[in-house]
Amino acid sequence: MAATGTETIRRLDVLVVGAGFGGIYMLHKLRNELGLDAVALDKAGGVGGTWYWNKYPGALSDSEGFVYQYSFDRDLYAQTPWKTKYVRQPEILGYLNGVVDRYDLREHISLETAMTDASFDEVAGIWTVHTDRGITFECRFLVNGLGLLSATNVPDFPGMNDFEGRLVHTGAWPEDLDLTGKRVGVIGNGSTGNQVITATAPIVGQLTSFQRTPQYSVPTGNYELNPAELRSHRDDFDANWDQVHNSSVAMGFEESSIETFSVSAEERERIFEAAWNKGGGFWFMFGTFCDIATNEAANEEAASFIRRKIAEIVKDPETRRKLMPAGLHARRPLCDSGFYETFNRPNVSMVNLKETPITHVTEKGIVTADGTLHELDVLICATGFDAVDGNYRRVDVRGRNGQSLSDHWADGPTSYLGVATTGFPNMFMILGPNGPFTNLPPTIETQVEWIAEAIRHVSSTDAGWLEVKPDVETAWTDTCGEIADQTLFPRAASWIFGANIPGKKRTVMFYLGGMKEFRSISSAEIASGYPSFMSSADVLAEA
Ligand code: FAD
Ligand code: NA7
Repeated sequence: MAATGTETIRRLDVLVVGAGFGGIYMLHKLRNELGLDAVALDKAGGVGGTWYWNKYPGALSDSEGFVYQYSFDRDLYAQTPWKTKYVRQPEILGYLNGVVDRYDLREHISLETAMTDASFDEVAGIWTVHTDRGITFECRFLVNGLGLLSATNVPDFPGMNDFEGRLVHTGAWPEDLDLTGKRVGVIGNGSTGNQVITATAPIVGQLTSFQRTPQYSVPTGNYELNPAELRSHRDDFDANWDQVHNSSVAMGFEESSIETFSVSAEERERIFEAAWNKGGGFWFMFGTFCDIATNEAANEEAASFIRRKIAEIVKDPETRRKLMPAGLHARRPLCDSGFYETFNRPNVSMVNLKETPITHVTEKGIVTADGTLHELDVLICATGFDAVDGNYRRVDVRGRNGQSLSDHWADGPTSYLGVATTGFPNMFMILGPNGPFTNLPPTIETQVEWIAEAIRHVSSTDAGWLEVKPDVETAWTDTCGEIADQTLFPRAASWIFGANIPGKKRTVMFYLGGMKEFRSISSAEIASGYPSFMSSADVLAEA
């Protein structure tokens, strides 16, 4: 460590930014398996990423617990204590803290330390990373695990700063907030709003849901796993993970191969009913029929089934009308622990923002276009995230020739395999743009292992650096767009295509080709000696 004036310079092999699922595993790989001098930093006050920040009541995984964890260490897997189908936030945070301690990583993670900018010196082949803590890192490799659902999207209604109650975003939840008996407003009803509304309604005084677009949601079907199920998760480890790696959405179940209209209407109803009773948003969309996400008429069958369920559950006709989704069921599928039932409670009401938009916020609460002041003690923004590239654009990252990442991504974020982008040599990303749309730990493991192998390759050869070829990046972006266009997802405005952020360009942000294909392409790249990448000699010779 060298000090210049008030700045401390730390020279490293690798800097990992982010200490969530991705950064933690990356650090373990680099330090404990490759023996490199690697450090991680995170602006959070603890490790865990998503599960550190999202401490709101009701926070729950919507991937099943037996696949929402690491698989790289069988012994670690055997010790995971989770007992329910889906896993609550405190348990996931506890698990990730346990992983950090198990692999002696804690002393190598600098918390409350934000990367503010990063730049590449192509002569020295070194990344210089500045932080808000006066520590500057100089490293050969920079791995960003900044999170794809991490940069919070906070709405900007006039007068918001005047609000005298507590104003919170679910993605930066304050641990001291007690909602008991309070008048609470929740803006947003995506996965998060749905969870927080359902969990808090029984304890608050009055809850008002400010809803813009009604969503399709099915029950989670969460329950305590029986001993035989828990045993089979452990004993069938190889078969289970083999199935995950060879599936599309990596959710731990066999995706359906049955077309919606290949069965009778009665059979269709029976399959949907069984899926509703079993629970799980991804199961409902991908476990029932194979074409719900691709065929509009099939999609409507699924959507109308859910609409009929909502009609059965919600008693008040006016509330029922407001909660009723229309159009495609083609956002990230949701599941809930009694969301629609919550609106039968006397202390819960709904404001339809399409009919009466929010005009402004006062010191007392929210005012809507009909002139009503909704008085609140707490205003919860469950308004989602500037997904995928949001955190990358909040720092100044500069690659070769001083080019900024934001400029490189002016037409939308691009990458090859979600791990590398042209002009940014030896910079890798975990869950970068156009990575797979799956249950994420298996994708994280695939990408971390790929990045570790690339770093090992560069460190042990005279490659100098690896930089993805521009035509390869363009082709990958095109591939992602072409696959997405075969589905219905681009036609529903959501964060999956950047449509949730005012002014954000709508682009493809995921590879929808599935886990199996993604792993096959990723491993072929390594096996063939990185044909999609340029070495430093290639790049400097061209310059
Ligand atoms: P994150 O966990 O987001 O960690 C990124 C870290 O980077 C953060 O701690 C952040 O503070 C840090 N960081 C960012 N920028 C900087 C900077 N400039 N300087 C320093 N640090 C920085 N996925 C699923 O597959 N299944 C689920 O059931 C599921 N449920 C979810 C529920 C919620 C409420 C949310 C928000 C997400 C959920 N996800 C789920 C997605 C989840 O984000 C991923 O599964 C996974 O946790 C991502 O891990 P990560 O390490 O890539 O990113
Ligand atoms: P989402 O799915 O982006 O949902 C955000 C919600 O907030 C959604 O209902 C939005 O309405 C609403 N929203 C956002 N901005 C506004 C404004 N300005 N006014 C009113 N309503 C607004 O985020 P989540 O956190 O629920 O889920 C993200 C992922 O995290 C999820 O898939 C899980 O993987 C975890 P809209 O629908 O845009 O009309």
